[in-house]
Amino acid sequence: MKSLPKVELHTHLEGAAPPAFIRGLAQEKGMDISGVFAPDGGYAFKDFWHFLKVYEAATSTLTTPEDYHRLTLAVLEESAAHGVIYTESFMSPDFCGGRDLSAWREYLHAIQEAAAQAEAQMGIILRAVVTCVRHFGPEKARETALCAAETAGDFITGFGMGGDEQSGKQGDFAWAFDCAREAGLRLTTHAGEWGGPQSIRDALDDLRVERIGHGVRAIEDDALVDHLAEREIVLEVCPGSNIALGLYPDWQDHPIERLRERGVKVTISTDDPPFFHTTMTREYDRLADAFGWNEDSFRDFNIVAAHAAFCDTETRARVLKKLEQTDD
Ligand code: MCF
Ligand code: ZN
Repeated sequence: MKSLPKVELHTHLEGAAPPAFIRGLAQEKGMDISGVFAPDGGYAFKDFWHFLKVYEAATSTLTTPEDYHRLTLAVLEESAAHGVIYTESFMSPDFCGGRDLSAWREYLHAIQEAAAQAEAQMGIILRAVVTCVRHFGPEKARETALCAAETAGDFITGFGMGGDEQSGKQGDFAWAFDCAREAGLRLTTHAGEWGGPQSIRDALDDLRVERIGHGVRAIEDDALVDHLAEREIVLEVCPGSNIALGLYPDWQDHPIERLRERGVKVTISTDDPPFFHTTMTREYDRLADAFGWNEDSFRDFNIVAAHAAFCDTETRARVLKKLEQTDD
């Protein structure tokens, strides 16, 4: 499974940081973030809300564009090692320059430079989905959306929202999503993870997104499952993340197979791989064990993901061509 070409639509840039990388940065800067790590050296958190805090504490070590340059290279190198040929990453002006536009441009320049280097060396393509953080509130989301709108283009192709789904309503962020849409950005939001089916309905109705991050709790509402299938809404499913955070007890219990059977377009991603002790290879291996999926099944998921990718048609064609080459 490791060498199978893969398309990944849902990762968070800082959430993909290897723990050793973050520990190294903290040491270089004399920062004490020991609470972030478990005795085995991995990240330590006890539940979803604690995970959000640990994420932010780990991210506090990333303070310069140069740090993000190194981070982006490290992350893309790891993804490419697991066969990822195209990846979309959530990144945020909240963490890159505190929503100041000129600072954000500097971070972005560094990230984009690293992405170009990784593409030249390893063939992996990165696109960015600027992301507001829900529990930071709608006001900050507006500023984040303005940064996104100002920098929308070939690299920044999407806008989204992550964070605590139980904080406020999707609709509270409509201004930010409208602003991003007007700038030509394509839209996704985390929904139906720690919020139930209504959160997914709100995302579709109030934010008018075309993809949903997670979305797995649609399974609790038959009419919604049919609606997602009919409208061909793509779910960015991250099974290992859902299991690690305790949403489902085990791989067999995960609804991805039931959603697929009912015609919902599902894709497979890692979310924050080192936090959840996962990789794209591990996701595929566990799904193959749980549901008997084989390389052909995974290729179908990757083709769905390529069609749902927030990229231009030329990039999509390149990605699809690589996926098709797996026959020989
Ligand atoms: O998908 C997981 C779990 N659900 C919700 N949010 C997040 C996940 N991983 C990161 N996030 C959020 C978190 O609030 O996204 C932000 C983090 O601060 C980063 S976006 C560049
Ligand atoms: Zn996520």
